[in-house]
Amino acid sequence: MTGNQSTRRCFLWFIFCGCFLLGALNTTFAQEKLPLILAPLPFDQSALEPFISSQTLAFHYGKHHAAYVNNANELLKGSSLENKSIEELIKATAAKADQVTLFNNIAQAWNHAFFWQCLKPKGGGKPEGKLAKLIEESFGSFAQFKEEFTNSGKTLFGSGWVWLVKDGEKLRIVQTFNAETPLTLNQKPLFVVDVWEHAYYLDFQNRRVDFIKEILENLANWEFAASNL
Ligand code: MN3
Repeated sequence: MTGNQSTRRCFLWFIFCGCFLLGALNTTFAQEKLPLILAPLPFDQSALEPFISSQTLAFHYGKHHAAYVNNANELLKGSSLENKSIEELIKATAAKADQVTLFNNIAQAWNHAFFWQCLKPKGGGKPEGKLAKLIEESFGSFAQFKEEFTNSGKTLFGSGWVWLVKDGEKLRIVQTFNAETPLTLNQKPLFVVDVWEHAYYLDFQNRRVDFIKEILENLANWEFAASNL
């Protein structure tokens, strides 16, 4: 094989592996087709310590999230809904009295997959670029956004999620209860914090506000949020 051929072969392998990796990265969150998969966490299970412990993730990801994925796939077996995309399925089953269990499980699977992407070790800090500009326009300042987001998590009664969404041209903070997701409201989710007790009780007990603050200060993945714009 000549040097040229070998360079060309390397280049083709590089392109092939790159495409494969991009495809794999894509499935970690934006999974489109069923059955649902429990994608690997985008970080090591102990990488978010001391804010979110390995023990919390062992239960939250390994038990709670896994159960939503398994339950949804069981419910979908042989169903006529199997050909829909996951987002279509969430929208199709929302607020349907006979589809409550399926909606709850599939929406929770989606919400959790999204939530893991919103976290990263050594995260926090400030968003940049277009996201930073939109936050300033919508909330006055990043500090004001953080205060409103934290307060939204504090005042959510019961189990649910606090989201930063794009609603038309503006950003908004939205609370959803139980498995509800802004997808069904035609809002574009950018960032979320799970405020179900299972998300923080092992590490923070009843201090939900501290959990939210630690995420904003130390774990928030603003690059992921910006990529959703
Ligand atoms: Mn959860």
